[in-house]
Amino acid sequence: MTQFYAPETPDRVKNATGLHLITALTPNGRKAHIYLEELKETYGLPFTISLIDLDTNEQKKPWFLRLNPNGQLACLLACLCPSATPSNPKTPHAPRHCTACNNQSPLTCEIGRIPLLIDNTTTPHPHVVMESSAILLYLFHQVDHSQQFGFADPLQQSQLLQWLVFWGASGQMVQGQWNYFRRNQVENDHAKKRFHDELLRVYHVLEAHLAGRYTDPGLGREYLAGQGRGKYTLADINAWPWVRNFRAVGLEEEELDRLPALAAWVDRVGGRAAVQRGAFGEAYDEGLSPELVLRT
Ligand SMILES: N[C@@H](CCC(=O)N[C@@H](CS)C(=O)NCC(=O)O)C(=O)O
Repeated sequence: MTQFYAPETPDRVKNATGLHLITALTPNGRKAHIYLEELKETYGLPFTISLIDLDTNEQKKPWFLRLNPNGQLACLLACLCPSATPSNPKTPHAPRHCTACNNQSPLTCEIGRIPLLIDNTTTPHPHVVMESSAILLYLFHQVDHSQQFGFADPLQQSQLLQWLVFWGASGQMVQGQWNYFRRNQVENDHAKKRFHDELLRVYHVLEAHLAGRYTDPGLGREYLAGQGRGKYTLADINAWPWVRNFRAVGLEEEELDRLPALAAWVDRVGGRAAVQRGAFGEAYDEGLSPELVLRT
């Protein structure tokens, strides 16, 4: 393993066996915690975790970026301006300067993100999975052999994937951007309106689906994917850690009042014991479990 890991990779990560999750108590981290907790309850799955205190920027250190290809790929895309060029053309992965938007400060490659799953059971070296939704799918294929949280039926599994991708592509980015503009008091009314309206639109897509507005008025569904009223699956696990906060993201009362099926779904999913453990468990809280926090 010494070749696979960097010399400064923490021993807790290097010496882990089986499934090891590097995480923090954030919406994307919580997706992985919840599914691992469900799998532990259902199959007795063993796993270990390490926590990252995002304020320390441990996730931006080379040992972490080495495990997370997101760091390298995003490095190439660091500046969205078409005329952004690497400081040194011979090292395209180096920090880029953008002359078009007059941004002279180096745009660094240091953008490691959690969660990150390491499967130490694979050969010839551990298999690393970035992206929270990809972590859920990896666990589904590797561990959830009786498809407790998905489907054997390809059509229902296709429905699950649609809602998983819908939230990943249309939901979490928009909610993240809306949170950014709202929390940081950015003076950009156009951006704020854009993200507010788009987030509300996405919530209404979920609302219409759960309420059965266009398919089964008056009946509706309990979960996002599956026949009839649906079944609790990865699609719910993927969206819930973000949507659970919908009442606290700064929407108006009358906007919230128009989301009753979404509210019921948030409460329904939140009522599961594994969801509570994954979302709020002591083991995932860096303040309550400081021995699990990685610091190099
Ligand atoms: N698309 C990625 C996003 C991961 C992400 O944004 N992670 C956040 C926490 S939820 C993070 O690591 N933030 C720290 C940073 O940007 O330095 C996923 O779904 O896993």
